[in-house]
Amino acid sequence: MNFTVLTLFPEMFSALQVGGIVKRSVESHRISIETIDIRDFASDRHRTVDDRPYGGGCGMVMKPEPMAEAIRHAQGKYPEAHTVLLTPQGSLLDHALARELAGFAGLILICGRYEGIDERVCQDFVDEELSIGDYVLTGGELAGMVVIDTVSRLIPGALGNEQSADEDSFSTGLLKHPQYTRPRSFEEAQVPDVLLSGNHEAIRQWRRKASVIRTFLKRPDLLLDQPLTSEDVKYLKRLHQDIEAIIEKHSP
Ligand code: 4H7
Repeated sequence: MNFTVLTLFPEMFSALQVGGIVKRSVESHRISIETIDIRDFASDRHRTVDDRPYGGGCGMVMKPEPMAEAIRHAQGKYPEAHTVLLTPQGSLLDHALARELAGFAGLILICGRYEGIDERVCQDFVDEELSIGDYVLTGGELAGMVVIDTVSRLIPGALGNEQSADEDSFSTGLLKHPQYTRPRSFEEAQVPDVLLSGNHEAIRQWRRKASVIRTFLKRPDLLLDQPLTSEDVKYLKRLHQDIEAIIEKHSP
């Protein structure tokens, strides 16, 4: 997978090379990350990339020509790539969408600055508008890095252990079960005995139950559109009965 990033701040993306899975994936040629400085496509001697908004108002808008030329350049080099604009107006990124993005041969990520981008560029040069969440950033670069990070780890071979991507939160549609490592006793808090039992089936059940209950407590919305096993429903029913018993006990 090739990521081509269009930005006014290419140096920001060196942060991805500091360490971790993204760096390793670059080194093993599973992914490549190229940055294109949009300013290189400005045509005047001041290398202007912004201009005042038509209709007035404060702030500046990224002017269309350098943007369009930069996108054309990237699309010419990677004709198979999918062109994505990071914007607060985009569809919300989630794990399922990240999986879809991982299926493209390349992604061209457009990072805006100032107050935004001329609408005609968004309409004519972009395949998809994406948002990483309902909040405003000063630029699309951090959003672009989030996309590179989450998509990279879904490319086959990126994770040392092939299993781990399937066991992550959201892959199963549930939050991940609690995890523990040594020491067995830490400041009075113990590791659950079952995890030390060596009984793999008991451990699997404990983890699944912990996932289901944790998801119910922290993100009940996730349980609504997720396939649950009859075991899962049993865990929830038990919880439901316990809650009902408490309410009953304290009702007048
Ligand atoms: C495109 C258009 C993404 C990119 C407008 C980008 C949040 C996200 C940006 C803007 C982003 C996200 C420019 C609008 C700065 C707001 C103060 C860059 N913000 N901005 N303005 N949620 N900002 O994915």
